[in-house]
Amino acid sequence: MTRTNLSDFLNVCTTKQGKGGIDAAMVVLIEAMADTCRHISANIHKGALAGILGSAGTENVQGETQKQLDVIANDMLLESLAQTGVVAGMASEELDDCSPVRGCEDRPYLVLFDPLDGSSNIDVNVSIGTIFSVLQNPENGLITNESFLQAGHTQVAAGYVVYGPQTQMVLTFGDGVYGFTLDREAAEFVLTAERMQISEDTKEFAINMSNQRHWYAPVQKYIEELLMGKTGPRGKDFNMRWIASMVADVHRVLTRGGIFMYPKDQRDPSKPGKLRLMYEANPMSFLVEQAGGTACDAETRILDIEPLDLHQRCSVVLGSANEVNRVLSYHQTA
Ligand code: FBP
Ligand code: AFP
Repeated sequence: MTRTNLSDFLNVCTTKQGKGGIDAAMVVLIEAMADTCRHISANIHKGALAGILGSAGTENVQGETQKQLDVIANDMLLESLAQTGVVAGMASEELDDCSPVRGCEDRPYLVLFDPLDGSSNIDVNVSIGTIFSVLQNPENGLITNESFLQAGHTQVAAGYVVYGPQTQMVLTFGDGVYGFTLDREAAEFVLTAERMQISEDTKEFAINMSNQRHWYAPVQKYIEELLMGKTGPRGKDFNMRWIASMVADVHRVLTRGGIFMYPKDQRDPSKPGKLRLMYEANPMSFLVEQAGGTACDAETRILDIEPLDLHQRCSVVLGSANEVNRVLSYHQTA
């Protein structure tokens, strides 16, 4: 098998017309994203040796304490993407408002990112990740928070980098999902998975079971049936996995199938879930659909949600199509 690095892959994409085709500006953007994540990965691997573990003592817009590494990764992405010459503005899960690149309103792309997802895992040396979503710049003047409020189906690219035993980047431009593994010695990402596919059926689910008592009835029913195993209505045993990093959990689903759920619950009926639509749910849903899976908020397709706020949250149910559709049907008949 000949070795295809990320640059080779991107160059091929520039020759495609229509679906999956990209322009030279997108090449620059993705190369910058990959290079920055390579540096973030190097920092993560140094851990305590680089003095970057523990709390930075500040809080993000959701009132969560930021880890030092969150701040470092956020700053690295803001700086490198601004320097690409193709990004007009950025929005980050760690910032209250978007970060326009001043005087560059005519640049073609906007980028949203969660610089370090699963940050509670950092200090315990468990997988974490960076998630990103790319939108067209509507080019209607100044870049404001409203410029980013575009439904998920308008995304022109999405991906994540998982920092695990290997550092891998998973990417889509709307024509399949491709995975790249970081070769540290060569300092480049190498294509290692083409047209990733999520099986329609699965025997594996991911949900934070400690929230069970708070779930609404359709989720209670669905999980209860999975837990009954062979002797229950599903007639087979299911296994459970929960890493507490969406990137790592979704990466498993993309790799070997499964269903991932973070449903809204009864604790606060005004809160439509825990995960963030723009930084987590939209990019992951784009990838999952491109890999043949399904992604919904238990009622509607996530990619069709019209965002009203940069930091809006939503329920997430994604992965193997037959399982996600079953969850949907339990909500429809409730
Ligand atoms: P493997 O090395 O075969 O994956 O087994 C790992 C392990 O023995 C333990 O490290 C871990 O606690 C356990 O399996 C997890 O098993 P389960 O499938 O019950 O979650
Ligand atoms: P952080 O990046 O703030 O750690 O949040 C990660 C996350 O939003 C998502 O990646 C996980 O699926 C989820 O939190 C885990 O949350 P629990 O605390 O419920 O396990």
